[in-house]
Amino acid sequence: MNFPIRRLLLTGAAGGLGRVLRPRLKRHCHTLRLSDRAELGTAAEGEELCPAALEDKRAIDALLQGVDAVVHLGGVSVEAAWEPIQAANITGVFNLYEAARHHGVRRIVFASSNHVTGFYRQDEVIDALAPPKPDTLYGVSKAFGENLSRMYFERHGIETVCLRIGSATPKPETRRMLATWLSHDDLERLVLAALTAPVVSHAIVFGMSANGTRFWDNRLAAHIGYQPKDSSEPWRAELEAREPMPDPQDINTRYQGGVFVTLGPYDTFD
Ligand code: 15L
Repeated sequence: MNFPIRRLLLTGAAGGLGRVLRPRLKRHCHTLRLSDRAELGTAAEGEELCPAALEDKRAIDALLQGVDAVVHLGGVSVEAAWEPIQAANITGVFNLYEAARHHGVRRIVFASSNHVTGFYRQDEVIDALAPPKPDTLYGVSKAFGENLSRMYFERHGIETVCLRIGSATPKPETRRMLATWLSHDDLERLVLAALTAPVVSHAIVFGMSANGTRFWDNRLAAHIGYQPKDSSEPWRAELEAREPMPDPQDINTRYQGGVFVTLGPYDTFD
């Protein structure tokens, strides 16, 4: 069988989205190398298990050896204290790009987040040129990853597609998700488009399904060829009945980042 990718590395393979993508990505590569600091289970045919912590420079260097492309989901994926975010999402992403440069990896799909721009209001529509307005330390760390990958593209030609993932859940669960929802099938379509588009350069794509309500405009990423097929619309009536019209003054519903805008363990000096 002719696979588009020989050896693909999936980091964060034991996490929520890692577990969704593990069987799906296997269909598109000859060998799927899986990494996480957490338990990865047993290897299926064509899988390689390589546990590693992102902040461990030597382990990450070894992890990237012989890899053709990377889907980088690893790291802290919600708001947290600064130290774990710094270790995994700042030092860890630097280690990953350095190892990619060292081993000549040409393309990385980086799981960024909608929380890079979480402080835009829900009545605004933004595209990838809108300046970051992170809503959390987590969002700041993802903005760092986006900028770091830009530098590695300009200096070393490593192509990256930054996926500003919305809410990738089995179905939309809140009114906000009418705009932010990304179905698991569309997540697979998005990752696959980012891995296989002939030329991506350095791109930022908002990870959403073909939803009726939009916070984000993906026209600047048309060259990636992502075509979502799902939509949150079938859940609209149910969600609108369950959640009353949000108060525009309520800080938890005013911004695109939703409740993230008030999360935060800012007790560093307490
Ligand atoms: C994210 O970045 C988180 O990883 C995920 O847990 C969700 O909270 C999502 O954003 C969201 O905004 O719904």
